[in-house]
Amino acid sequence: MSQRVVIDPITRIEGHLRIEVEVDDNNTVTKAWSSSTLWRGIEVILKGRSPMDVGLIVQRICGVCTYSHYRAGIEAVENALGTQIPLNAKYLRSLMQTSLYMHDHIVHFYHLHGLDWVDVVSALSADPAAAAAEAMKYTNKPIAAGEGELRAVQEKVKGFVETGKLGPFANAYWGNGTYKFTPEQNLIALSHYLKALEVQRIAAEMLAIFGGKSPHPQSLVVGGVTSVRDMLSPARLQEWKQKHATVTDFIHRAYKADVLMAATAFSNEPSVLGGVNVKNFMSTNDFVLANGEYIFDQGVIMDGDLANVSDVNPDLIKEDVSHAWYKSDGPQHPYDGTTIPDYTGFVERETVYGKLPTLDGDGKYSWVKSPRYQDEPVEVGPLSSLLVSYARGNKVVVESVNGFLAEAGLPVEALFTTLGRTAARMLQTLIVAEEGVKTFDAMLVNMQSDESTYTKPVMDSDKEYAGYSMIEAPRGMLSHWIRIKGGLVENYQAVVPTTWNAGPVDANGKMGPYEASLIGLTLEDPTKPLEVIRIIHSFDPCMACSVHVMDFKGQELSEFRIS
Ligand code: NFE
Ligand code: MG
Repeated sequence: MSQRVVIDPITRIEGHLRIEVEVDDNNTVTKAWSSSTLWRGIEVILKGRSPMDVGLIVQRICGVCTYSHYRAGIEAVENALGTQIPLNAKYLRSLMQTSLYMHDHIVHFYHLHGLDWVDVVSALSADPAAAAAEAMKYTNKPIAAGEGELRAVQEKVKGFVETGKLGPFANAYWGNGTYKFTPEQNLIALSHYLKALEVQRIAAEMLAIFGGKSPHPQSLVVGGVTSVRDMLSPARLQEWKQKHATVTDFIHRAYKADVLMAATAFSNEPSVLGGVNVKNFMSTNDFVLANGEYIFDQGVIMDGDLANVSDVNPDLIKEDVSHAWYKSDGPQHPYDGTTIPDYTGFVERETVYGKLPTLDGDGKYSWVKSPRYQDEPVEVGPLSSLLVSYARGNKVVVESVNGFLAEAGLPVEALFTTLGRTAARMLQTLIVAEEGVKTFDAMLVNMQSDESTYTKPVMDSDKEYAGYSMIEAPRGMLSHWIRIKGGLVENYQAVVPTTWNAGPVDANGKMGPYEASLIGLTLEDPTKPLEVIRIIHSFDPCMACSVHVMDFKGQELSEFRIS
C-alpha cells in the first residue's frame, strides 16, 4: 500500500517550499510533488513604473541572490534601449558577481546543505587527534588544523547540547543511516561549518566594497555603475583583493576538501548517487574576461548528450501554468506572460502523519510556474553551467572537472548525481574565485587609459521597446523580460532559476527537476525523510525568487500543522 509523506516547511532554504512524495511498500518514491505555498507580486507592481527604477524594485525579489535580480533588471532595460555600457562597468559588474558567488555558495554548502551530510551528534564522540590526521587526507593544509582546535570545537558544541540550546542543530534526523561520515569526519566538517560563519561575512563585505552595501547593493544604474571614484580607489581595490584571498583560501582548504571527503565517504550511498533525472541542462555565458570572453559558456544539452550542445534560443522559452495557481490559455513566452492568480486549495488525505490537507496533484498545486525550453523541462544551476562548458571543451572548466574527478577517483558519470550537483557548485565557486582575479587585473589595466563607467541611456517616449537579459544567478540561469511603452514598463516577467527547477508538472505530464529527482529514491524511514531533503537542498532552493508575486491583502491561503 502506498503512503504519502509530507515535508513542509523544508527548512534551511529561502522561502516556503513543500514537498510531498508517495512511497510504495519498499519505501521507494513513486510520485513526487513540489510546491511553493508563498505568494508575492513583483512582476505585477512593475507595470506603469519608470524603467530606470526597475533594478531597485526587482532586487527586492530576493535578499539571497541579492545582486542577481538587480543586475538582470538593469540589463533587461539596457538591452531594450540598446544602451552599450563601458568596459569598466562590465568588469565591475562581473566582480560583484564573483563576490556574490563566493558568498552564496559557501553559505549554501555549509549552512543550508551541510547538515544533510554532517551528523552533528556523531561529531561529539570523535577522537580529535584522529580527526586532525583524517583532515590531512583531503588537503595538505587543512583549515581544521590541529587536535587542539578540533577539541575546542567539540567542547563548544557539547556545551550547546548540555544546556539544551541546540539552535540550528536542533530537530535534525541525527543518527539516520544515510549519514556516512565517521565521527572524526563529522567533527572536521562541523569545525568548517563554524569557520564558514566568519568567512561568509568577509565575502559579503567583498560585495559591499563595490556595491555600497550587502545585501541589496546599489551601485548599478541603467548605463553603467555609480560612485566610481570612491569605489575604485586603490585602498578599496586592495581591500577587495585581500578579502578575496582569504575567502579563496577557505574554498581550497575547507570547501573543496570537504566535498572530496564526502565524495569518498558517500561513494556507496544510493540516495546520493541518483537525483539527476531531468537530463536536460541549460546555462548562459557569464563572468566577463579581458578579451571579451566569458568564464562560462552558454548552451543547452538535451537527454544528457554531452556530444551535442546547442545555442540557447530565447524564443523557445515558455512558462506553463496548467498545474500552478495562475490562469492562462496555454504556455506563454515571457514577453507576453501574465501573472493572474487562481488559487484552488488543498485536498484532505491520509498521510504518514495522519489526515492532512495535501497537494492536489491532479489539479493546481503551486505558486511556482513551470518554465519549459522547447516544451521540455530543463535543470539550471552550477551543474548545468559546468556541463555545458565541459561539453563545449572550455579549457578551464574541463581541467577543473577532470582534476576533481581524478582526485575523488570518480568517473564522469558521477556528475549526474546529487553528489555531482554539490561538487559542481564547489568547483564553480573555485573557478569563479580564481578566474575573477583575471577580471580584476583586466579592470586595473583598462582604468589606466579609460575612466568611463557610464553611458547615458536614451529613451524616446513615443517609441515602444522590448528587451531581455540572461545571466547566471548562483542557482542557475535567470532571465528578465521587459516591454516599454510611453516611457513606462508595459509588461515584465522574470524567469528564475528556482522556477525552472522547482516548478510543478506541465500540461504534458512532464515533471520538473525537483520532482523527477526524487522518483526511485528509497527512504530509510518515511517519517524521517532526510534523503528527500538532501536531494532537494542540492538544488539550493529559493522560493522567494521562484514565486515573486505577493498577496497584498495578506489573506490566509491554507493552514498547516508543522510537526
Ligand atoms: Ni532567491 Fe535566486 C538565485 C535568482 S533563485 S536566490 O540564485 O534569480 O532561483
Ligand atoms: Mg516569473
